[in-house]
Amino acid sequence: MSDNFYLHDQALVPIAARVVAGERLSFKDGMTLFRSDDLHGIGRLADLRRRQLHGRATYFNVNRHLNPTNYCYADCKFCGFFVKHSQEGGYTHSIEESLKVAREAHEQGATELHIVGGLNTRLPFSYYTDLLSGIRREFPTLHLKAFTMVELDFFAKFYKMTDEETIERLREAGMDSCPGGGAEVFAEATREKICTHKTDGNRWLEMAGKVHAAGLKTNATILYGHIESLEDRVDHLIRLREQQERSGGFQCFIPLAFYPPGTQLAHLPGPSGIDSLKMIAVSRLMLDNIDHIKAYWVMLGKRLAQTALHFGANDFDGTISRGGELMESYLVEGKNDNEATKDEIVRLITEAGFLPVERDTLYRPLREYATVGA
Ligand code: V47
Repeated sequence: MSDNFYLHDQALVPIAARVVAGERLSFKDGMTLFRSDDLHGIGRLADLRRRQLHGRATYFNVNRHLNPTNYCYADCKFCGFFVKHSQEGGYTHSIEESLKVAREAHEQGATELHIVGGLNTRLPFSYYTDLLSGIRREFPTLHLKAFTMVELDFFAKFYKMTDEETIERLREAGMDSCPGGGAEVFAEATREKICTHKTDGNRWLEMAGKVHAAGLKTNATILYGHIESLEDRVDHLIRLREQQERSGGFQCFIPLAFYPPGTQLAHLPGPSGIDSLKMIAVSRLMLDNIDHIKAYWVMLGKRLAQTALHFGANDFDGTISRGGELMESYLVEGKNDNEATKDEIVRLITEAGFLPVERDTLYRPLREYATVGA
């Protein structure tokens, strides 16, 4: 370690030695990192690891969200998006409406459509396959990052198919990869309190393993800053790391900052900026076998997401040019700042001292930007 690497918290010194030596960190190390108030020290370690892996490259893509339905039976306490069939305000997009979103996305230069929705018990399975195949037919180059492990689990059980059959039929229709949602917090006691009707943590991991075995990539997330403990967070990271050892298909990890308004947990404050930076940094340090850590600006806000690039994050998510009712339900910076243009993302990354790289969903570089607006 270089002589000028200064740590306030002496408890971090042995961890720093392990990071420099490229050794795996333990559960205890994860707890020490979360409990430490040496934010700069934790950030420097995560930044060291980030630069070893990616140098100054910071990835983003041009994408758009499509949320086909908000009807959902799961009743998750942290969710401000879902509606029950007995309530007002529900919608299900027709295939034509979804195709219109895909068309707009394509015209705006999107390379990816991120498709997730509620667990709707009043749709046939053909709704989803028709949705995918319709978009695939009209826009064959648009990558369809569709359905969380929770949705796949629901499809398999509700439509009485094996997991393998579910994945295969969706893949045949056009599913190219899967987003990382629905992971929330794996720890059973906490998960039971915030999303009791949802796929449990082990099943989420099992389904991810099956998607990987089918040859598709997925992402992974954690929802933090609600009622979870620090132990729950470290447990979550370690379970993901172990699953990655088994199946190897996670591309990117996205810590999702809990946004309380409009949810059944609206009385909670949500995570502080300091906590969010620590969450990003500890994720980078613990997940030594997942390549990318995303600073999701929609939940963090653009300025904190920009700062997070110095705390281990190397991905800024996408331009997300409007749309996506799920995302609209938790825009931290208000309705006037719910989109980011390519120029703005390039500027935010450049200002932070990093090199913007536009990528496709599978992290193949499409273009590097040496200067803003170039
Ligand atoms: O699963 C729900 C979370 C997830 C709230 O894979 C909330 O590239 C904060 O997974 N406050 C969906 N978070 C979003 C998601 C995602 C986002 C961006 C990129 C990718 C990717 C995946 O959002 C849900 C849940 O964990 N969520 N409600 C809330 N109130």
